[in-house]
Amino acid sequence: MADTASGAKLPEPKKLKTSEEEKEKMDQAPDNEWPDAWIMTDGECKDQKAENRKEPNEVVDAAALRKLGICYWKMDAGAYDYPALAVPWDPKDAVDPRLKQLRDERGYSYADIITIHPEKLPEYDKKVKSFFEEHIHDAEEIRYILDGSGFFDVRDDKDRWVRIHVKKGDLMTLPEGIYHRFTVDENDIIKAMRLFIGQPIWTPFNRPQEEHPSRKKYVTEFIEEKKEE
Ligand code: KMT
Repeated sequence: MADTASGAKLPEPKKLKTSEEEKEKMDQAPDNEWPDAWIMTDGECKDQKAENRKEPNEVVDAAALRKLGICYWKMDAGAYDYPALAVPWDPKDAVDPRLKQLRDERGYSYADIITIHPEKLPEYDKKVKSFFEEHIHDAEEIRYILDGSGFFDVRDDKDRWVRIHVKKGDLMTLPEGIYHRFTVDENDIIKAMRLFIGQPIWTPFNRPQEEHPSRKKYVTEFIEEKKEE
């Protein structure tokens, strides 16, 4: 409200929306469509491909995942064909209008397609092991699951592992600086599109990274600020 000379309150003048703001942004999935997620059992993870749920199970809901900075869209991965491996896969080739929209809204300019399976990925065992090292990136991580399934584990604000079960049609982003890791599940196959803003930098920064600017940014934005809410 704005003040007048007499002290009366007048409504704020309406701001004109820019044409960018007028475009409807693609809604994230409703809460009940977000992937299953739970707190993992404490201690060393002996079998990374198993669910590793607590007894009783401790569910992590969509609201809690959003608080950690995660975004999630449900896509129709079955309606379009994608190659098993493509480096790069030009996101301009997207025929799925929803993928096109997301690409344009969020500035995704690079993509590739990876299939993680013993017969499809060279050095499969080595790669599966290295994806499971706890790390951060200095950019958003964007994964669109085209087929199969797997687990993304992220650290929550109490430094517990939250296991997120991603499946075909899930498009999920992890914020820059969040500690995370990935593994295939017991089905041993996942096909995913990895998108990127600008030129991809896949370098993981393994934990500890407390002094890394991306980690500091994450802690400020998603751990300290959320605590005060
Ligand atoms: C990553 O960053 O861990 C990967 O690219 C592999 C997982 S893609 C489903």
